[in-house]
Amino acid sequence: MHNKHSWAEPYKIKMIEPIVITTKEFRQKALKEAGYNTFLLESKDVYIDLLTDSGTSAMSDRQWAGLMMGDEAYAGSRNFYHLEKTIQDYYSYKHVVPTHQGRAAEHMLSQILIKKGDYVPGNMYFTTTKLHQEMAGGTFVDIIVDEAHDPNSLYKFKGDVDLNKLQKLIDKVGADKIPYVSIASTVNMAGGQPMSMANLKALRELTNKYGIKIMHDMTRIAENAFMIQLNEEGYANKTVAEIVHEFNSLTDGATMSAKKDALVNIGGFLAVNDYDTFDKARNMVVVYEGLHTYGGMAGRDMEALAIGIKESVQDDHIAARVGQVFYLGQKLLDMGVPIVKPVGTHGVFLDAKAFLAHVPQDKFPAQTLAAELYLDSGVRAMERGVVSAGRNKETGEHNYPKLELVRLTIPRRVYTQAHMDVIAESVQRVFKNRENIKGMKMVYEPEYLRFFQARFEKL
Ligand code: PM9
Repeated sequence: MHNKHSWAEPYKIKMIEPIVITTKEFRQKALKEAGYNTFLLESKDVYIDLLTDSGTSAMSDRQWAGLMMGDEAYAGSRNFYHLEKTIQDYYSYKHVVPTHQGRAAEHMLSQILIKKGDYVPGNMYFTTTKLHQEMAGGTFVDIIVDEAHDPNSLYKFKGDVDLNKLQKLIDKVGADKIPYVSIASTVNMAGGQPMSMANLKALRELTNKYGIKIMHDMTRIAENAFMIQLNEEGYANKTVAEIVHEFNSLTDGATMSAKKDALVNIGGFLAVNDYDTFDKARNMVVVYEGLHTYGGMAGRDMEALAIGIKESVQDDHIAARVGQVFYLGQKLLDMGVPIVKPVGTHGVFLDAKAFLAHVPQDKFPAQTLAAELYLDSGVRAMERGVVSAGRNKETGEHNYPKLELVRLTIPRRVYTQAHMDVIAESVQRVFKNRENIKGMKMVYEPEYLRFFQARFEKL
């Protein structure tokens, strides 16, 4: 149903936020001051902000009304119980510990379940997830299907786990060294690629055999469910809400950055079925975040989140959200711009290795391309390549990922189709001028998650 006729947003606009178009000279200066890192630009200097879909969504009138229902009691806020019930009903998990955002939940989960010397297999790394696994003494092992590392593979479920890779790891290190398999629904670093239900079922079967848990990074679960509805046999007549529930119930627990799928500007949680893990997390959250009935969130924010979760799994919402991303992706494909295929669900990922084929990876092609795009039009994107991949913890060398990408991330319910056209035209202009673009060198490198604050100079 989704691709066969035009779709439109299932809402109308009630309030607007002005944005400013700057001159090229202005952007040149702003970019230099930001060390050619789009994370370090001031948002007032950005025209169309595609840095991230994290916390950048527009809330509905229902959510804004929900803010007024905030119960800011220190303990036992009614909004917590609404949120807890919503997570139980919609996401299937039994026990809930709120956190201020996703990485706080990753921190707790990693500290509770990972012992020094453990291995944590997963369907590709994510920056914060992997860092917390390493800080807890674990080693991340990539067990995603090979197709995920190939931007041109048209495989529909590039988020799938390669069960042979997992079996090999179990045979090599032993199941007792694997506290859990870490899976993400729609794999961010692979280009927003979904995992199939069939693959998750097979993974469940294999992990059950060895008593290994499955922990789910459910940051973009509704988008994954939409892709299952669209492309997986047997799911065309199920609702996204039903698919979300089924997917989650095949896992043992989840970390959530509610700033994405769930349509709020801040928030997250850890949710698990097993009481022992919950009990430890509930104790740990009071050290790092706040009492277990708010975990760093205001009552009003928990209310907006409970409402956002319900809105996020509505079929017409998610069809329009992903439909807009597909629209931009198709436009770029028609222009001959190299992007990750199939088009992902939360953004379009430019293949910087192919786009700037003359710039070697140690000269940061994706970082360079993101800077050039801002310079051209004030569109802000995010590097997802060698800078994001950091250094090997043993050798100290750069990790060189196969995918060297620039993410054009689309916030939910924020920009129009006309914005998508302007973005595509800017990418096309930069593409036409690509031969004149040189790489960059890194002149400042922070120790952790360097992509956020690193600084560069043009070669
Ligand atoms: N993702 C993103 O832009 C925020 C900045 S980059 C660290 O894509 C997944 C799959 C994410 C994610 C954040 C987090 C961390 C966990 N898993 O940002 O701490 O995409 O809420 O969530 C970003 P928090």
